[in-house]
Amino acid sequence: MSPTGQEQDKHSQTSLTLRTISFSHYNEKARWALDYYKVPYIEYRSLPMCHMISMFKYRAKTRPCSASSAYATPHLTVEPTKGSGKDDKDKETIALNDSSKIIEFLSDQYAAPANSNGKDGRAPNLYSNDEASKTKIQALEERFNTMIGPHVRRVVYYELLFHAPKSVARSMGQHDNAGQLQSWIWSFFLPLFTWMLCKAMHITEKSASRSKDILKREFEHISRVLESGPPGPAYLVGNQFSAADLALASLGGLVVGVSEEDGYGAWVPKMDVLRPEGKKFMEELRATTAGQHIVECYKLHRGSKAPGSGYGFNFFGLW
Ligand SMILES: N[C@@H](CCC(=O)N[C@@H](CS)C(=O)NCC(=O)O)C(=O)O
Repeated sequence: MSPTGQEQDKHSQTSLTLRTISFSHYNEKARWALDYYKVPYIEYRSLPMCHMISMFKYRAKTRPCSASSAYATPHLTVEPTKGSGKDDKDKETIALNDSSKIIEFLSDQYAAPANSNGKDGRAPNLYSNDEASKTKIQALEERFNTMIGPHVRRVVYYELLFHAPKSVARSMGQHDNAGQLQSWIWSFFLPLFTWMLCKAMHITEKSASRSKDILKREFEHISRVLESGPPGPAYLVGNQFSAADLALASLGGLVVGVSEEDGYGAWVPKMDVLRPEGKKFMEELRATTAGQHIVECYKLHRGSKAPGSGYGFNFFGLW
């Protein structure tokens, strides 16, 4: 599929910068949407805690949601490129610091128009062109944002920080997940960062066990929704891949063992490094219809980084 002249024009008039905590699943959600619409962007990657330095200049005036701080990622900036048109000065820089807002913005700007039947080479709208479907998609996305995202994060951090060898947590700061200086800081301060992350996200044995129960129930519910649909390839709403499937797959991917090899946009440890209980929990989720749907979405729809994209670094390429 080659982008149309109109699409190329839109791409060349703006420059997009995504600021992320590279291995975070909310960031994977925004990154996937950019890749899906084949919008070129530069990704500036951070590691947890180091992100406060990276995001200081871009911090929000108010917290985007109760589960994140003013320094939350993903953060997308859309800037008009210099000389992109005579009304250059009228164009403002847009800053979005929430994965759902980012997908909605990208869908408004870059999705194929209704009734184009894919002829103009653009990807179909992740929110559908039908209002009733859009409402259903957004309701599911919101449910996954609150019922899957925070619990996956807690369970994954719990397994990696409490039960995996320290070398595993250290390795999350390597493999190009951020610049070299951040990698050193992450490794050196890991015990302090572990304590801070556990405090901030209330990670304890009890809370992790509760999160596991919630995830099991959510996966059962989603499996029932998928199983009750019409025969043929199952999607959550209608018969095509939507923001609901993208949200489920990106937010739930880590807890069913999706890795960079499956298309996840950053390096994450494989399921095999976990203790047997952790691995068994993830394998059970992966075996459900919802788990298999996540794996299928990665296979069929994740694709690779949008052409023309790259990585950005600060501080002499070290940050
Ligand atoms: N509702 C937000 C949640 C984003 C979120 O929780 N981001 C986490 C990464 S997993 C973060 O950056 N946390 C760091 C912080 O809040 O300072 C979204 O969908 O974008």
